Amino acid sequence: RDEIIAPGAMILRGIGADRDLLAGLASVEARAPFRRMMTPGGRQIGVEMTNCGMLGWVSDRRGYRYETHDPESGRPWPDMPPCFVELAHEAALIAGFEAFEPDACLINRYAPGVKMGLHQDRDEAGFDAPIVSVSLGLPATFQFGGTDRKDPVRRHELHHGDVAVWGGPSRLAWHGILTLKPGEHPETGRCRINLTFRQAGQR
Ligand code: MD3
Ligand code: FE
Repeated sequence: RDEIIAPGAMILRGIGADRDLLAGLASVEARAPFRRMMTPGGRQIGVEMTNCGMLGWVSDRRGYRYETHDPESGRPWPDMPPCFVELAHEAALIAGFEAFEPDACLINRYAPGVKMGLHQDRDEAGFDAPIVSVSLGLPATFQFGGTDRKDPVRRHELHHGDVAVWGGPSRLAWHGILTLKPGEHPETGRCRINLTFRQAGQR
């Protein structure tokens, strides 16, 4: 069931299910609650976000960037729960990326009706390391194109526990999530959660 969907891009089906990820998430959320951020253009982002790890992704009127502290609380972002780090290591190794040491974990929460438009992830200090993403809860349709905005896009379904690794030539691919359909998942309720592990800072 695992698929190589492009050079450097691989979906590992179900390896993130049955780990204590949602307990880890609860501990992160208790210190750094989900919030809706503002784009530099002044629009609210539909996806609710929080972070854990040394660095967290933030967006406001001043732009997109990684910060060591949560701007809502003024405190450092919570540590990554050990089960998060273990899964990120395992997935990167299976996909053939050694020595993946994420310093940032952006956590996205989608309610039904929310989408993430096509974009590239370019706010990290370097693009040598892959990004590892973990899908939890309601299923979603993922769109994956090429490194050129005009490259054709393919769709892949992501289910609870699916882990994807995006490195090498796929690191700068355009990607997005179609509008989440209503539903209820036994583990998360009426939402989808995505953990994305990154090496965001200077090496
Ligand atoms: C392909 N998140 O946080 S995960 C993001 O499901 C993001 O919340 C989506 O795109 C989500 O930036 C998609 C899959 C993903 C994440 C990062 C990638 C795919 C990627 C970076 C490069 C190429
Ligand atoms: Fe992205």
